[in-house]
Amino acid sequence: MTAPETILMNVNRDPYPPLLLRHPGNPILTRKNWPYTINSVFNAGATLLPDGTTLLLCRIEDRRGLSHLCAARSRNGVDGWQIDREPTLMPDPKQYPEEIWGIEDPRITFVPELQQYVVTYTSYSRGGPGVSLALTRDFRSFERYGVIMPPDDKDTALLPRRIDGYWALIHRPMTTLGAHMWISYSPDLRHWGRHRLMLEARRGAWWDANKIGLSPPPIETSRGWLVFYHGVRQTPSGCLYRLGLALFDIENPEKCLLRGDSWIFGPEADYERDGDVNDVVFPCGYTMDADGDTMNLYYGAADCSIALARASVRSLLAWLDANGTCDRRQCVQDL
Ligand code: BMA
Repeated sequence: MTAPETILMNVNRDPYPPLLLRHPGNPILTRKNWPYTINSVFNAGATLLPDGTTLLLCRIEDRRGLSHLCAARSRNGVDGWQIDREPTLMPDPKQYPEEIWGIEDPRITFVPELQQYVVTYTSYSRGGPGVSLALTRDFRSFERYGVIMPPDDKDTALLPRRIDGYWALIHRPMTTLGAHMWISYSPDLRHWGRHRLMLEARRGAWWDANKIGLSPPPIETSRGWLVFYHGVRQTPSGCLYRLGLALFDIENPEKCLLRGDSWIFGPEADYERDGDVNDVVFPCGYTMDADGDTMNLYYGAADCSIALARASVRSLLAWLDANGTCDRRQCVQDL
């Protein structure tokens, strides 16, 4: 990838430097890689296993249109994927009726206190999309906690440690005033309260007007929680999904420190522009290299495949320093 120093220099000269670099092997996973017949593979949660293996928990849409989750493992996070021969986590509508129309868009957080991975995902119920949570140690067996946020809510991830003694969950409930990012707290991962608005969608012509949502889980840095979020622009020919960047206080994650005005990554490559849903880049997970700076962002492309882009956390923070503002309007009163 481009040396971080080069990107850092560009950040100060150019407000639109290439912060995320697409892997030349993209898309890295498509339905052709799958050991069973599927319609599409996209929007994968990601984590590094203790032996350094990259695990992607992929959203698979079957040929009924319903989604389940399937794990793919690779030594280098790029190729040589070992894909589970059968679905890893299927919807279980008998015990969890909220999963009747499938489970989608997982985010993975390793929680040191629990020594387990917490997976949050969309459960597609008769009442619309809600948020479900499950725990796992190995991505083979899962302990489901069921639905933790009722519909209409999605785009969720747990922070990896408690904040002031409480677990913190970022999510995106829909209200009549729009789709904004909220944060809620829990003593036990089951009961959630102290709901606070975290980041609001802008209005009018902005790229992130009316509808935003968390993308992968926040990245803990010495400067704060670095958050990729997606903005959905409604256009006469469909929606455009792009990515923006914001930074939140480490001990008070509902406090936005910096937010970029422009998007930093959007659909440009053919595999992002053309697919089942055109013009979508949708990351749900990342892994961090041993240098502690290079991140591998795994994103769904056009709801059809999984692609990889790399970025330097230092460059992302430098870009926010050069281009971000902390103009958090009085949105709580607005809502
Ligand atoms: C969002 C989610 C994503 C999907 C995107 C584009 O609302 O459903 O899973 O990638 O729409 O279709």
